Amino acid sequence: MVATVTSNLSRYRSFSSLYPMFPLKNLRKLACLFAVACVLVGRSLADEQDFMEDFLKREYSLAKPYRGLGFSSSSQWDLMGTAVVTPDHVRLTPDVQSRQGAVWSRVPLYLQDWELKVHFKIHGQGKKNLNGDGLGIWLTKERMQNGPVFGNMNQFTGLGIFVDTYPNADKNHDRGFPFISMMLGNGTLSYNHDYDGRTTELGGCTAMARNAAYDTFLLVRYSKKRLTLMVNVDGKQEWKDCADITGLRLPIGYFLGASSATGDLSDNHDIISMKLYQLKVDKSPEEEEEEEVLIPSVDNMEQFQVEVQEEGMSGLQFFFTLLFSILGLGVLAVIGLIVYGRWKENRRKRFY
Ligand SMILES: *[C@@H]1O[C@H](CO)[C@@H](O)[C@H](O)[C@H]1NC(C)=O
Ligand SMILES: [Ca+2]
Repeated sequence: MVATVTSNLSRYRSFSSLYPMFPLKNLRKLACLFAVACVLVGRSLADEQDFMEDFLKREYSLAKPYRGLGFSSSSQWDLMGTAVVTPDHVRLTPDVQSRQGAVWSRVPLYLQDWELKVHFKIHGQGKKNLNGDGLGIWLTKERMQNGPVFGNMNQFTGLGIFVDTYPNADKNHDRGFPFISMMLGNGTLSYNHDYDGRTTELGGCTAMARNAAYDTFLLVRYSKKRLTLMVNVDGKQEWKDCADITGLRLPIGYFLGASSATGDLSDNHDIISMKLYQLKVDKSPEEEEEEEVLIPSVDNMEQFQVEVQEEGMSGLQFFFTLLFSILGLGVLAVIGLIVYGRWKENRRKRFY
Protein backbone atom coordinates (compact mmCIF):
# COMPACT_ATOMS: atom_id res chain seq x y z
CA MET A 1 0.00 0.00 0.00
CA VAL A 2 2.78 2.39 0.94
CA ALA A 3 4.26 1.88 -2.50
CA THR A 4 1.16 3.28 -4.16
CA VAL A 5 1.55 6.64 -2.48
CA THR A 6 5.12 7.33 -3.52
CA SER A 7 4.21 10.93 -4.21
CA ASN A 8 3.71 11.40 -0.49
CA LEU A 9 6.90 9.66 0.49
CA SER A 10 8.58 12.85 1.59
CA ARG A 11 5.76 13.67 3.96
CA TYR A 12 5.79 10.10 5.20
CA ARG A 13 9.53 10.23 5.85
CA SER A 14 9.49 13.49 7.72
CA PHE A 15 6.59 12.22 9.75
CA SER A 16 8.28 9.00 10.77
CA SER A 17 11.51 10.78 11.69
CA LEU A 18 9.56 13.17 13.85
CA TYR A 19 7.73 10.38 15.60
CA PRO A 20 10.05 7.38 15.48
CA MET A 21 7.92 5.43 17.97
CA PHE A 22 4.75 5.92 15.88
CA PRO A 23 3.39 2.42 15.11
CA LEU A 24 3.75 1.27 11.52
CA LYS A 25 0.09 0.30 11.35
CA ASN A 26 -0.97 3.86 11.99
CA LEU A 27 1.49 5.09 9.43
CA ARG A 28 -0.08 2.82 6.88
CA LYS A 29 -3.49 4.09 7.79
CA LEU A 30 -2.18 7.57 7.39
CA ALA A 31 -0.74 6.73 4.01
CA CYS A 32 -4.09 5.26 2.98
CA LEU A 33 -5.81 8.42 4.14
CA PHE A 34 -3.42 10.46 2.04
CA ALA A 35 -4.15 8.30 -0.96
CA VAL A 36 -7.88 8.67 -0.47
CA ALA A 37 -7.47 12.40 -0.04
CA CYS A 38 -5.55 12.51 -3.32
CA VAL A 39 -8.34 10.73 -5.14
CA LEU A 40 -10.94 12.99 -3.59
CA VAL A 41 -9.08 16.14 -4.44
CA GLY A 42 -8.80 14.77 -7.94
CA ARG A 43 -5.08 15.09 -8.46
CA SER A 44 -1.77 14.37 -6.87
CA LEU A 45 -0.74 16.41 -3.88
CA ALA A 46 2.75 16.43 -5.34
CA ASP A 47 1.56 18.69 -8.16
CA GLU A 48 2.80 22.21 -8.10
CA GLN A 49 -0.13 24.34 -7.04
CA ASP A 50 -0.35 27.92 -8.13
CA PHE A 51 -4.13 27.83 -8.28
CA MET A 52 -6.09 29.16 -5.39
CA GLU A 53 -8.94 26.72 -5.80
CA ASP A 54 -10.93 24.94 -8.43
CA PHE A 55 -14.57 24.19 -8.97
CA LEU A 56 -16.22 21.36 -10.74
CA LYS A 57 -18.48 22.87 -13.38
CA ARG A 58 -21.40 20.49 -13.81
CA GLU A 59 -22.73 22.21 -16.91
CA TYR A 60 -19.53 21.30 -18.79
CA SER A 61 -19.03 17.89 -17.22
CA LEU A 62 -20.12 14.42 -18.16
CA ALA A 63 -20.39 12.09 -15.19
CA LYS A 64 -22.50 9.34 -13.69
CA PRO A 65 -25.42 9.01 -13.50
CA TYR A 66 -25.86 9.89 -17.15
CA ARG A 67 -29.55 10.72 -16.76
CA GLY A 68 -31.16 11.62 -20.05
CA LEU A 69 -27.76 11.95 -21.72
CA GLY A 70 -28.13 12.33 -25.44
CA PHE A 71 -31.91 12.44 -25.67
CA SER A 72 -33.37 14.61 -22.90
CA SER A 73 -33.69 18.29 -23.78
CA SER A 74 -32.25 19.12 -20.37
CA SER A 75 -29.11 17.09 -21.11
CA GLN A 76 -25.93 19.06 -21.72
CA TRP A 77 -24.65 16.48 -24.21
CA ASP A 78 -25.48 15.03 -27.61
CA LEU A 79 -24.60 11.58 -28.87
CA MET A 80 -23.84 10.70 -32.45
CA GLY A 81 -23.01 7.64 -34.53
CA THR A 82 -22.60 4.41 -32.63
CA ALA A 83 -22.31 6.06 -29.21
CA VAL A 84 -24.58 4.54 -26.55
CA VAL A 85 -25.06 5.18 -22.85
CA THR A 86 -24.99 2.39 -20.28
CA PRO A 87 -25.14 2.84 -16.49
CA ASP A 88 -21.32 2.61 -16.34
CA HIS A 89 -20.01 4.46 -19.36
CA VAL A 90 -20.65 6.15 -22.65
CA ARG A 91 -19.47 3.66 -25.25
CA LEU A 92 -18.33 5.56 -28.33
CA THR A 93 -17.64 2.44 -30.37
CA PRO A 94 -18.05 -1.26 -29.68
CA ASP A 95 -15.28 -3.73 -30.48
CA VAL A 96 -16.59 -4.03 -34.03
CA GLN A 97 -15.08 -2.92 -37.35
CA SER A 98 -15.91 0.38 -39.08
CA ARG A 99 -17.80 2.21 -36.35
CA GLN A 100 -17.78 5.90 -35.44
CA GLY A 101 -19.27 7.47 -32.37
CA ALA A 102 -19.02 10.67 -30.41
CA VAL A 103 -20.41 12.65 -27.53
CA TRP A 104 -20.47 16.47 -27.69
CA SER A 105 -21.27 19.15 -25.19
CA ARG A 106 -24.08 21.51 -26.15
CA VAL A 107 -22.64 24.31 -24.02
CA PRO A 108 -19.78 26.43 -25.33
CA LEU A 109 -16.96 26.78 -22.80
CA TYR A 110 -16.39 30.41 -21.85
CA LEU A 111 -13.82 29.87 -19.10
CA GLN A 112 -10.28 31.26 -19.40
CA ASP A 113 -8.55 28.89 -17.00
CA TRP A 114 -9.68 25.34 -16.66
CA GLU A 115 -8.74 21.76 -16.10
CA LEU A 116 -10.32 18.77 -17.78
CA LYS A 117 -10.04 15.32 -16.29
CA VAL A 118 -11.04 12.45 -18.55
CA HIS A 119 -11.67 8.94 -17.26
CA PHE A 120 -11.63 6.59 -20.24
CA LYS A 121 -11.31 2.91 -20.98
CA ILE A 122 -10.06 1.24 -24.14
CA HIS A 123 -10.33 -2.50 -24.26
CA GLY A 124 -10.89 -5.28 -26.76
CA GLN A 125 -10.19 -8.76 -28.01
CA GLY A 126 -7.48 -7.87 -30.51
CA LYS A 127 -3.85 -8.68 -29.81
CA LYS A 128 -1.52 -5.76 -29.18
CA ASN A 129 -1.14 -3.62 -32.31
CA LEU A 130 -4.03 -5.48 -33.92
CA ASN A 131 -6.56 -3.10 -32.49
CA GLY A 132 -7.64 0.41 -33.31
CA ASP A 133 -7.93 3.21 -33.84
CA GLY A 134 -8.18 5.11 -30.56
CA LEU A 135 -10.08 8.15 -29.41
CA GLY A 136 -10.00 11.91 -29.59
CA ILE A 137 -10.83 14.42 -26.88
CA TRP A 138 -11.84 17.79 -28.28
CA LEU A 139 -12.29 21.42 -27.47
CA THR A 140 -13.23 22.84 -30.84
CA LYS A 141 -15.25 25.45 -32.63
CA GLU A 142 -17.04 22.75 -34.59
CA ARG A 143 -19.15 19.98 -33.09
CA MET A 144 -21.12 16.91 -34.22
CA GLN A 145 -19.14 16.33 -37.43
CA ASN A 146 -18.24 13.00 -38.96
CA GLY A 147 -14.77 12.49 -40.29
CA PRO A 148 -11.46 10.69 -40.48
CA VAL A 149 -9.76 11.98 -37.30
CA PHE A 150 -10.79 9.43 -34.68
CA GLY A 151 -14.40 9.89 -35.75
CA ASN A 152 -14.25 13.67 -36.05
CA MET A 153 -13.71 16.02 -38.98
CA ASN A 154 -10.26 16.97 -40.25
CA GLN A 155 -9.14 20.63 -40.45
CA PHE A 156 -10.87 21.23 -37.16
CA THR A 157 -10.41 24.49 -35.23
CA GLY A 158 -9.18 24.05 -31.68
CA LEU A 159 -7.63 21.45 -29.48
CA GLY A 160 -7.43 17.74 -30.22
CA ILE A 161 -5.97 15.17 -27.85
CA PHE A 162 -5.54 11.73 -29.31
CA VAL A 163 -5.17 8.39 -27.63
CA ASP A 164 -3.79 6.64 -30.70
CA THR A 165 -3.80 2.88 -30.20
CA TYR A 166 -2.63 1.77 -33.64
CA PRO A 167 0.84 2.51 -35.07
CA ASN A 168 0.18 3.43 -38.71
CA ALA A 169 3.58 4.96 -39.38
CA ASP A 170 5.62 3.29 -36.78
CA LYS A 171 7.31 0.56 -38.76
CA ASN A 172 10.59 1.20 -36.94
CA HIS A 173 9.01 0.96 -33.47
CA ASP A 174 10.63 4.16 -32.32
CA ARG A 175 7.71 4.92 -30.05
CA GLY A 176 5.39 2.74 -28.01
CA PHE A 177 1.65 2.61 -28.56
CA PRO A 178 -0.87 3.64 -27.31
CA PHE A 179 0.59 7.09 -27.87
CA ILE A 180 -1.19 10.13 -26.50
CA SER A 181 -0.58 13.33 -28.42
CA MET A 182 -1.86 16.84 -28.71
CA MET A 183 -2.62 19.00 -31.74
CA LEU A 184 -3.90 22.53 -32.17
CA GLY A 185 -5.97 22.88 -35.32
CA ASN A 186 -6.52 26.28 -36.94
CA GLY A 187 -8.98 25.30 -39.65
CA THR A 188 -6.34 24.57 -42.29
CA LEU A 189 -3.90 22.25 -40.55
CA SER A 190 -4.57 18.64 -41.40
CA TYR A 191 -4.15 15.58 -39.21
CA ASN A 192 -2.39 12.82 -41.12
CA HIS A 193 -3.19 9.30 -39.99
CA ASP A 194 -0.46 7.74 -42.11
CA TYR A 195 2.10 9.45 -39.89
CA ASP A 196 0.04 9.09 -36.68
CA GLY A 197 -0.26 12.86 -36.71
CA ARG A 198 3.45 13.48 -36.20
CA THR A 199 3.55 16.33 -38.69
CA THR A 200 1.19 18.38 -36.53
CA GLU A 201 1.73 17.16 -32.99
CA LEU A 202 2.79 19.57 -30.26
CA GLY A 203 3.83 16.89 -27.82
CA GLY A 204 2.87 13.56 -26.40
CA CYS A 205 3.89 10.40 -24.64
CA THR A 206 3.46 6.65 -24.62
CA ALA A 207 0.81 5.48 -22.16
CA MET A 208 -0.20 1.85 -21.68
CA ALA A 209 -3.84 2.75 -21.59
CA ARG A 210 -5.34 -0.23 -23.45
CA ASN A 211 -6.62 -3.34 -21.68
CA ALA A 212 -5.14 -1.74 -18.58
CA ALA A 213 -5.51 -3.32 -15.17
CA TYR A 214 -6.17 0.10 -13.66
CA ASP A 215 -8.47 3.00 -14.33
CA THR A 216 -6.99 5.27 -16.98
CA PHE A 217 -7.14 9.06 -16.86
CA LEU A 218 -5.80 12.01 -18.70
CA LEU A 219 -5.73 15.56 -17.50
CA VAL A 220 -5.51 18.74 -19.54
CA ARG A 221 -4.88 22.04 -17.86
CA TYR A 222 -5.02 25.39 -19.61
CA SER A 223 -4.07 28.63 -17.95
CA LYS A 224 -2.14 31.71 -19.00
CA LYS A 225 -1.39 30.42 -22.50
CA ARG A 226 0.13 27.26 -21.08
CA LEU A 227 -1.33 23.88 -21.82
CA THR A 228 -0.21 20.84 -19.90
CA LEU A 229 -1.21 17.27 -20.52
CA MET A 230 -0.78 14.59 -17.89
CA VAL A 231 -1.69 10.94 -17.73
CA ASN A 232 -2.41 8.39 -15.06
CA VAL A 233 -2.72 4.86 -16.38
CA ASP A 234 -0.79 2.67 -13.95
CA GLY A 235 -2.88 2.81 -10.80
CA LYS A 236 -0.52 5.13 -8.96
CA GLN A 237 -1.98 8.20 -7.32
CA GLU A 238 0.11 10.55 -9.38
CA TRP A 239 0.07 12.26 -12.73
CA LYS A 240 2.84 11.77 -15.24
CA ASP A 241 3.81 14.70 -17.43
CA CYS A 242 3.00 14.05 -21.08
CA ALA A 243 3.21 17.43 -22.81
CA ASP A 244 3.69 21.01 -21.76
CA ILE A 245 3.21 23.80 -24.28
CA THR A 246 3.59 27.49 -23.56
CA GLY A 247 2.54 30.38 -25.78
CA LEU A 248 -0.61 28.56 -26.85
CA ARG A 249 -3.61 30.73 -27.65
CA LEU A 250 -7.00 29.10 -27.56
CA PRO A 251 -10.17 31.12 -28.16
CA ILE A 252 -13.08 30.76 -25.76
CA GLY A 253 -16.55 29.59 -26.69
CA TYR A 254 -15.51 26.18 -28.03
CA PHE A 255 -17.19 22.81 -27.44
CA LEU A 256 -15.95 19.82 -25.48
CA GLY A 257 -16.33 16.44 -27.08
CA ALA A 258 -15.01 12.92 -27.35
CA SER A 259 -15.03 10.76 -30.44
CA SER A 260 -13.73 7.45 -31.66
CA ALA A 261 -13.54 5.32 -34.75
CA THR A 262 -12.73 1.74 -35.61
CA GLY A 263 -11.65 0.55 -39.04
CA ASP A 264 -10.33 -2.84 -40.05
CA LEU A 265 -9.22 -3.08 -36.43
CA SER A 266 -11.41 -2.32 -33.45
CA ASP A 267 -11.78 -1.84 -29.71
CA ASN A 268 -14.38 -0.75 -27.20
CA HIS A 269 -13.82 2.95 -26.61
CA ASP A 270 -15.54 4.13 -23.44
CA ILE A 271 -15.78 7.47 -21.69
CA ILE A 272 -16.58 7.13 -18.02
CA SER A 273 -16.37 10.81 -17.18
CA MET A 274 -15.16 14.18 -18.44
CA LYS A 275 -14.95 16.59 -15.55
CA LEU A 276 -14.29 20.25 -16.17
CA TYR A 277 -12.94 22.35 -13.33
CA GLN A 278 -12.68 26.10 -13.30
CA LEU A 279 -9.31 27.29 -12.04
CA LYS A 280 -9.04 30.45 -10.01
CA VAL A 281 -5.75 32.01 -10.99
CA ASP A 282 -3.86 35.02 -9.73
CA LYS A 283 -3.31 37.31 -12.69
CA SER A 284 -1.30 40.44 -13.16
CA PRO A 285 -3.16 43.41 -14.69
CA GLU A 286 -1.42 42.78 -18.04
CA GLU A 287 -2.54 39.15 -18.02
CA GLU A 288 -6.09 40.29 -17.25
CA GLU A 289 -6.33 42.50 -20.31
CA GLU A 290 -5.22 39.95 -22.85
CA GLU A 291 -6.34 40.70 -26.38
CA GLU A 292 -9.11 38.48 -27.66
CA VAL A 293 -7.93 35.36 -29.46
CA LEU A 294 -9.76 34.52 -32.68
CA ILE A 295 -7.72 31.70 -34.20
CA PRO A 296 -5.91 29.02 -32.20
CA SER A 297 -2.16 29.43 -32.53
CA VAL A 298 1.13 28.56 -30.89
CA ASP A 299 4.07 30.95 -30.65
CA ASN A 300 7.12 29.61 -32.51
CA MET A 301 5.22 26.88 -34.29
CA GLU A 302 8.47 26.00 -36.10
CA GLN A 303 9.92 24.43 -32.97
CA PHE A 304 7.39 21.62 -33.29
CA GLN A 305 7.90 21.03 -37.00
CA VAL A 306 9.24 17.56 -37.65
CA GLU A 307 10.68 16.04 -40.78
CA VAL A 308 8.70 12.94 -41.52
CA GLN A 309 10.97 10.32 -42.97
CA GLU A 310 9.76 8.37 -45.90
CA GLU A 311 9.83 4.71 -45.20
CA GLY A 312 13.42 3.50 -45.21
CA MET A 313 14.73 0.99 -47.76
CA SER A 314 15.15 -2.59 -46.74
CA GLY A 315 18.57 -4.20 -47.19
CA LEU A 316 17.47 -6.02 -50.35
CA GLN A 317 15.97 -2.85 -51.86
CA PHE A 318 19.17 -1.03 -51.10
CA PHE A 319 21.27 -3.76 -52.76
CA PHE A 320 19.24 -3.69 -55.96
CA THR A 321 19.17 0.09 -56.04
CA LEU A 322 22.95 0.09 -55.76
CA LEU A 323 23.32 -2.66 -58.37
CA PHE A 324 21.13 -0.91 -60.91
CA SER A 325 22.84 2.39 -60.21
CA ILE A 326 26.21 0.83 -60.96
CA LEU A 327 24.88 -0.93 -64.07
CA GLY A 328 23.26 2.32 -65.17
CA LEU A 329 26.50 4.23 -64.72
CA GLY A 330 28.33 1.51 -66.67
CA VAL A 331 25.90 1.78 -69.58
CA LEU A 332 26.20 5.57 -69.53
CA ALA A 333 29.99 5.27 -69.56
CA VAL A 334 29.92 2.89 -72.56
CA ILE A 335 27.56 5.21 -74.47
CA GLY A 336 29.80 8.11 -73.53
CA LEU A 337 32.86 6.31 -74.86
CA ILE A 338 31.12 5.38 -78.13
CA VAL A 339 29.94 8.93 -78.69
CA TYR A 340 33.40 10.23 -77.87
CA GLY A 341 34.96 7.72 -80.25
CA ARG A 342 32.63 8.76 -83.09
CA TRP A 343 33.29 12.43 -82.39
CA LYS A 344 37.07 11.89 -82.48
CA GLU A 345 36.78 9.87 -85.69
CA ASN A 346 34.69 12.64 -87.28
CA ARG A 347 37.25 15.22 -86.23
CA ARG A 348 40.07 13.15 -87.68
CA LYS A 349 38.14 12.76 -90.94
CA ARG A 350 37.72 16.52 -91.17
CA PHE A 351 41.47 16.98 -90.91
CA TYR A 352 42.29 14.65 -93.79
C1 LIG B 1 -2.54 27.46 -39.69
O1 LIG B 1 -1.21 27.09 -39.35
C2 LIG B 1 -0.38 26.86 -40.46
C3 LIG B 1 0.97 26.37 -39.95
O2 LIG B 1 1.45 27.17 -38.92
C4 LIG B 1 -0.26 28.11 -41.31
O3 LIG B 1 0.54 27.84 -42.44
C5 LIG B 1 -1.67 28.53 -41.73
O4 LIG B 1 -1.60 29.75 -42.42
C6 LIG B 1 -2.56 28.71 -40.50
N1 LIG B 1 -3.91 29.00 -40.92
C7 LIG B 1 -4.63 29.97 -40.40
C8 LIG B 1 -6.03 30.11 -40.89
O5 LIG B 1 -4.17 30.73 -39.56
CA1 LIG C 1 -2.57 5.66 -35.51
